[in-house]
Amino acid sequence: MAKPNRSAFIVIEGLDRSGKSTQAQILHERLTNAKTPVELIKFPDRTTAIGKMIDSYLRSESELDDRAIHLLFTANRWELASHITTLLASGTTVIADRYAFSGIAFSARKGLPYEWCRGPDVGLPAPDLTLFLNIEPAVARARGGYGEERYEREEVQRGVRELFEKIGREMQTEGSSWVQVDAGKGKDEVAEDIWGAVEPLIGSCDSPIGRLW
Ligand code: T5A
Ligand code: NA
Repeated sequence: MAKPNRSAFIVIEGLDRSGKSTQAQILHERLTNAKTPVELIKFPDRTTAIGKMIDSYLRSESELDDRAIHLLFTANRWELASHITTLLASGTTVIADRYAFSGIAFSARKGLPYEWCRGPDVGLPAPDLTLFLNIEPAVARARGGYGEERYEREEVQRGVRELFEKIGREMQTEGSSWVQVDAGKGKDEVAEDIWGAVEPLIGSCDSPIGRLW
């Protein structure tokens, strides 16, 4: 059998408070315990210069034109794109907590044209698997911390959810691996469902790293 020439790129997406960061952490630990080299990346990455502008906007400490903040979110992914491809090529599994799909869903929800929102993300490294954590916005709202940041309102989340569903259908049509996970279950059950989707990918990526769209 051919030796895998790279590792897998796994994206965790979903509505606010669906448990993405919790599950990204659990998956990271599980792979680390299995001695699989792995790096967890979070978008937005609030530590960079661009990330600090995004953070200030999300906390409503600054205002930005809708297109300007959209492009900052995208630029924040491009800042890390070559780091991601380098990790994958060197055999480190990459887990991203949110990615371009959040970028499109949240900006298109504001009324920006869908294709315009997608444009700047074209060419980013494509995930081998996207796990979409699906949850009723009302259930998400009942979880800790909801309502502290700009988009954490139920009507916003409903619109965002519809857009994520549209993106998921398109990804599936193109043959990309987009898996819905019932995120309303308990943490351990969700983690098991995620592991079931991730495990087959570990050590078995032979194709070159794809590009989004
Ligand atoms: N955004 C993002 C854009 O507009 N454009 C973009 O391009 C990008 C990348 C911040 C905002 O930015 C927007 C989207 C967002 O509105 P963020 O920094 O990812 O994005 O947001 P965070 O606040 O860090 O994360 P979320 O609010 O999305 O939460 P998570 O990560 O989904 O949920 P998590 O794991 O922190 O859990 C939330 C709470 O629920 C509990 C946890 O203990 C925690 O208290 N919990 C559970 N409770 C019961 N059952 C379970 N199964 C649970 N799992 C977790
Ligand atoms: Na999070």
